[in-house]
Amino acid sequence: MSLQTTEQTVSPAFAPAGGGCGAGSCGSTASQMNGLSDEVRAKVQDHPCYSEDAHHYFARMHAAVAPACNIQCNYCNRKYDCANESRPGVVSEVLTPEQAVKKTLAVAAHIPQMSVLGIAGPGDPLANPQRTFATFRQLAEKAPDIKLCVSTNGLALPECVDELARHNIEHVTITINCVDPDIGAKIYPWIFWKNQRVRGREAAAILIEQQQKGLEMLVARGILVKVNSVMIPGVNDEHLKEVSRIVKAKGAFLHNVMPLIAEPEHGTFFGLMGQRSPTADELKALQDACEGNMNMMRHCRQCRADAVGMLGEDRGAEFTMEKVEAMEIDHEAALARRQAFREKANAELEAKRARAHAPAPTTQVVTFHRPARKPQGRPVLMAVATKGSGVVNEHFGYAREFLVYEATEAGVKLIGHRKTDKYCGGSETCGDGESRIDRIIRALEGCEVVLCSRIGIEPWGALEAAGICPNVEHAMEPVEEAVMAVWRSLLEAGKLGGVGQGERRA
Ligand code: CLF
Ligand code: SF4
Repeated sequence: MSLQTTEQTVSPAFAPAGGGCGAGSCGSTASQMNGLSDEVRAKVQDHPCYSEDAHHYFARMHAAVAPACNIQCNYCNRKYDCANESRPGVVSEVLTPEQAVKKTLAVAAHIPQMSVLGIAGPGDPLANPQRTFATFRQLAEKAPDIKLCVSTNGLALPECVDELARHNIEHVTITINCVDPDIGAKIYPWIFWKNQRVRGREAAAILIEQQQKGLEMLVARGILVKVNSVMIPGVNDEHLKEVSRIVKAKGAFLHNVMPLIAEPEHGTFFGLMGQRSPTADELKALQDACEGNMNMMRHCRQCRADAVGMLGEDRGAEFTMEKVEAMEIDHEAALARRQAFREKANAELEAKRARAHAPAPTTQVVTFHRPARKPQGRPVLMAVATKGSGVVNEHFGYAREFLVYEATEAGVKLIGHRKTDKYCGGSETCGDGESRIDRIIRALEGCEVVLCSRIGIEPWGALEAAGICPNVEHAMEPVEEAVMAVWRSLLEAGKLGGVGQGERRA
């Protein structure tokens, strides 16, 4: 039997004993930016959806200027937001392009993190081309620093690609749920095509052809394409691996597999038929399976078609048209604030990426020979309370959502988020008899640690009793580094299958 020779760089402080993460964090956040050309990097570095680490810093808003749709999806009820890019919830106001521009400028004046304006509904933006392009045209003139983004079902995409390119749109999302018309027929009952309603398999075949053609045309023009797919258990879940493979081969930049939302009260076909949504585990397993093929988006919040603010927060109520009309805005000062914020945030992000790839500060090179070994420790899911800037900075009691990270010897990876009710404030129960802490514990299922800046004694005890260990030791530290540090301490304590007490150390 031959022995494999390894040369390793090990730190006296912590020796991963076989490669792995060293002192910095790693995982999808940093690796996603690796290998990008300067041109692509410039397009994604401050886009909260196209860059995972940018979503800790930058905000987007959606202008709800597109009420009509040219297809029917079985997960959509037009009374609610477009499920392409939104969670169900009535759009507060459908705006004219002029109103949308006013609102965007108002939001950009009050939220310096704002970097992207997206049009994502409540219907399909490209089924409302005049309204959509009038909005883009005016915004490109009045706020050229704001990136423009659009999300579409793809049916009208090929005929709009030139216009999108003319408006300098750098980011387009296509919702592609299938590449097989037989599966498509279970998702789309009809499309409106060349002034006629087309149904069943024929409808799905036309939609698929248009989506694929639109994807190829966008890629040929250098426009970044994100593909969204709704995971519908028993309908397209297995098939989405094939979708991932094909869209990657055609040049899509990112794939975002989202869980079906099908509550009966939303009145959608799937909701009324009892079609279930995937579990968090099922979603993760599919995302992991697709990841072999391409970059996966894990931080999508399925936001409303009129969402405002950082991903995961909704500040729409601060910017109703009534309030916007009454605002007095100094646009030049607002632009200067945005530019100053961007410079600072991009500098922080660059520093974070550099740290993630730098060798440990006290590193020394030790060369030795030994057999190849199995990875140490098992994966651990950890929930993190953060309110932005990529650090552990939220009080447990104020968190409305937790980011969930998977830590392994190889690094830290964001795998999703879990929404909850705030622990603090309001009545102790949530209206259905379940206490707030019980609901949070249920939302955190599978997580073994929760990192936050502070936490009260009562929730601490309840979490511990449920097998979730609260941790405030890493308050204000970068999230990935904090998660990695906790994982290492668990490993050192022999709680992860053990680093092996006799393991070689430098
Ligand atoms: Fe909006 Fe979509 Fe542009 Fe983002 S959302 S149009 S790409 S600016 Fe983002 Fe929201 Fe997920 Fe969409 S988190 S639903 S992926
Ligand atoms: Fe609804 Fe969007 Fe589907 Fe149209 S494309 S039916 S608006 S989910």
